[in-house]
Amino acid sequence: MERRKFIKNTLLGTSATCLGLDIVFSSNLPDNYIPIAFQETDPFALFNKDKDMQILNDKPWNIEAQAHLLNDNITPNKYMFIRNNGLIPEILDARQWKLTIDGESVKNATSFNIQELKSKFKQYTYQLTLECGGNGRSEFNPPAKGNQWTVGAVSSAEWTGVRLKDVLNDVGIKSNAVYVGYHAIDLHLSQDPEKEVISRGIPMKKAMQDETLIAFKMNGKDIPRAHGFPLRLVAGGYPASASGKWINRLSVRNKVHDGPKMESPSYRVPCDPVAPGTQVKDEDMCIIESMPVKSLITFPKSGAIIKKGNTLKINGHAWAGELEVIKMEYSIDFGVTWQSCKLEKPANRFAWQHFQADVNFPKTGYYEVWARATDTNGRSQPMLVPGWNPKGYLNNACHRIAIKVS
Ligand SMILES: Nc1nc2c(c(=O)[nH]1)N[C@H]1C(S)=C(S)[C@@H](COP(=O)(O)O)O[C@H]1N2
Ligand SMILES: [Mo]
Repeated sequence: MERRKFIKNTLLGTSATCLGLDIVFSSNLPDNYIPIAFQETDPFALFNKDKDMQILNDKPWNIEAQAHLLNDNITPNKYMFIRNNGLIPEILDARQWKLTIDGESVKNATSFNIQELKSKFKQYTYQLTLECGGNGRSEFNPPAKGNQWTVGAVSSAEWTGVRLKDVLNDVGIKSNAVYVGYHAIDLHLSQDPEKEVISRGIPMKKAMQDETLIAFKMNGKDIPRAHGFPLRLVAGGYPASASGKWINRLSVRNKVHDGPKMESPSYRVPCDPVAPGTQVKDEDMCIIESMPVKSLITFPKSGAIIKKGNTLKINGHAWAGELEVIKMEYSIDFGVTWQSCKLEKPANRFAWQHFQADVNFPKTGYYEVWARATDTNGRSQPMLVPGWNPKGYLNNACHRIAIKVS
């Protein structure tokens, strides 16, 4: 009941944030009437996305980038993928927003409004790479159900907020705390307001990291509506499903959180590798924590043509979940030999790193440039699709672009 009331209040709270204008006679609006200005159905206009973004699904909205769109060092909103499990909340009034911290393992359950969060706790900004656990799913065989992401379900924006650990320390955490689960207000596809869409979370070791934020800004502005306005948990390096959007409650649990999509097989992979197509029992699936090492060539676009004798400058980004990338290489001979790329340090932990290389081709013809990153544990990307798993997660195969030398 609480949930239903809350959603209705926020739906018709204020329109200023979305329209940039007040609805003058808003008190006259009939129940359940959605103003025309909010009935926009063109997703590019609705979410301020670039026209080259790829729509995978419209109910719920799932939109991905392409490799060449991700060339910016810091991903702008227009190139940021959208992954929703339910319906995006329509109109939200940030001034009414409350975040409640509760759960079995909290000492003093407390609610904060956003103003209180901002004034009570120090604010931090970090660039944080968020990759959907299902990014690259389209390459698995036998195929896995779900959005057929290619390479574009990854972003690395700058997030500003307060540290989750500062807030947890303020409310007091019992020594038996195991997990922090998030709760959010997006509406279930069934439109049943009592049903939660997704309620995942993070283990305490992740919750207590400096970079784990309760964020209210993305790239220096209010978080865009599709990405969690007005409040979002951001846990870089973990599957992005751990970064709850539109959050109004965080529960400090004395066990692994058990909200929707936390249970097996969601966002889990077989604890031990299996042959493609194997049926895996729920209890043999393990929760994904740090994402694996990966990279993307973001320039040039696949299919580029260059003149014989010219050097091709390539560049892109590499990331390794909670680890750092220590080596970046490219191959022009389908992975037989590898040359090193110039690799930069990350802006901060869990931000992607930039690489560049000058590539020379021996003669005219068709080539592919493959890119391969290696993390601080010495693990490299597999050249082609890695371990098959029933839900199609964690495809960190080398990114490949086609080049014609004429
Ligand atoms: N409340 C809520 N939070 C959510 C989701 C959702 O559907 N609802 N999707 C999750 C998943 S699976 C991913 S990959 C990321 C996507 O974040 P983005 O849409 O900002 O790129 O949000 C996560 N947080
Ligand atoms: Mo995801």
